[in-house]
Amino acid sequence: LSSFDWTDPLRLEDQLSEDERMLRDAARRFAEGRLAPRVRQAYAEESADPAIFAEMGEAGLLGVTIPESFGGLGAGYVSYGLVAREVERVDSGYRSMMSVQSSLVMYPIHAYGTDAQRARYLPGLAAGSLIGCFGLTEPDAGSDPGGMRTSARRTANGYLLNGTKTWISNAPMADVFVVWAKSEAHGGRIRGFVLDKGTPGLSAPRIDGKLSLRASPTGQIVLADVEVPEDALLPGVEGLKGPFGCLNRARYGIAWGVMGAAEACWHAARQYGLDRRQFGRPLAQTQLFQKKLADMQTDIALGLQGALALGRMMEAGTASPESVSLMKRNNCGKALDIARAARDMLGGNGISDAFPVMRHMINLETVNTYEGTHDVHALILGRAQTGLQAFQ
Ligand code: TGC
Ligand code: FAD
Repeated sequence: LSSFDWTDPLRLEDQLSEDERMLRDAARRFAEGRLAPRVRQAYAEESADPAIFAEMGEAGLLGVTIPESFGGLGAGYVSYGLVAREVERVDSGYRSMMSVQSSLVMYPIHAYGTDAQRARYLPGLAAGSLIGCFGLTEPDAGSDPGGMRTSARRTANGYLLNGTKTWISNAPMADVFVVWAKSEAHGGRIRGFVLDKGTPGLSAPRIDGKLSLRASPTGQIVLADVEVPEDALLPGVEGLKGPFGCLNRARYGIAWGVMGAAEACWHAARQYGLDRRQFGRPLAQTQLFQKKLADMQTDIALGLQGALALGRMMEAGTASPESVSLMKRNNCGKALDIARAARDMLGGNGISDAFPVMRHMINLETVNTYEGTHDVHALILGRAQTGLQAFQ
């Protein structure tokens, strides 16, 4: 048998290609060099720096799976997941900024858009000179997006959009808005539209007072008689499978990302236990402390293996929405448990922003909720194994 690496018990490293490791290392350097120095102040002040998008674009971290001809990297889903893990090791809010841009804005324009839409938006989104957001959730339609009220009415030259989206990541600084609406011209089916900032009637007020994900900008999208031309419509999809096709990718990325946040908490707790002495010995020399570290190590190693297996399935075309639900739900729940345990293991210092643990813990409350709550994913898995739909 080989020697044991406590940081990588199941040798994830050996299961990655050289290209994947190189991109992972570049993402880690970027996250440590450019994101980590900013996060404490950004979180305290609830402010997000829009320059981060251009910096991420320059580092090649936006649109990892989008073909190079549109400014992406043309890499696989495991590469995308590895980037999400490195960015979220610093902060879930920064991973949100990245994954909304990549999976929820670039992906639908690439998958459902026309050549003209791809050429117009994708290079700027990949470079981060354009910032994108994705509007699905509404004040009265969260877990049940099929209940949305936002409407699109046919006009002489295009569509008239009305409605309000809420809790939209990146919205207050967005240039490009992917918005989902029920289109009367298409029998009330849900259709996607790409809107530009500055279109009359379109506004994106910021939501203040978030106690979680404070380094990521969040807002509403208000559509008050917004007139758009025919070519704002994404022609390639209709129905809920349009937004869900994007969510499958973003949820998959989250399964990797939250393991980065969990690793940051685990490593912080281990180091604290080695440094802190009580009752004449390091905290890490107590049985309770070591059991918690072992549980963290186990759940993270298994969560990463699950994310990797799912990534390989995504690349092979064998992943299902349910398998994505399983990994998003498991890894978010486990990461939140790990962050809560780590917070406790740091004692009073655990509540200080001198350590990243409480920030990760509070962020993970959001990540466990958005992109389908922990319980909604349980219902998706329950339906898949019983054939019984328990939502309504
Ligand atoms: P249901 O009857 O199950 O399906 C309706 C239609 O949609 C299709 N579909 C999917 N297609 C592809 N992938 C999936 N994952 C799909 N899930 C459903 C389905 O095949 C069907 O197609 P068709 O052609 O027959 O019409 O739909 P339902 O209305 O019963 O929905 C139930 C439920 C709970 C599964 C679903 O609504 C759900 O997942 N709710 C959670 C909502 C959610 O995830 N919202 C996310 C908003 S975006 C966000 O949070 C971004 S945060 C980003 C960040 O900052 O990182
Ligand atoms: P609800 O749907 O009202 O759920 C409340 C509670 O009820 C949850 O515990 C849920 O699990 C439970 N519940 C709901 N239905 C059932 C049921 N049938 N059976 C049992 N329990 C149920 N949305 C976007 O479109 N784009 C974004 O970029 C985006 N970014 C976000 C950023 C942040 C910081 C946050 C907080 C949210 C964001 N969201 C975004 C919205 C997010 O996806 C929703 O908050 C999420 O889907 C849950 O919807 P809701 O908040 O309306 O909660």
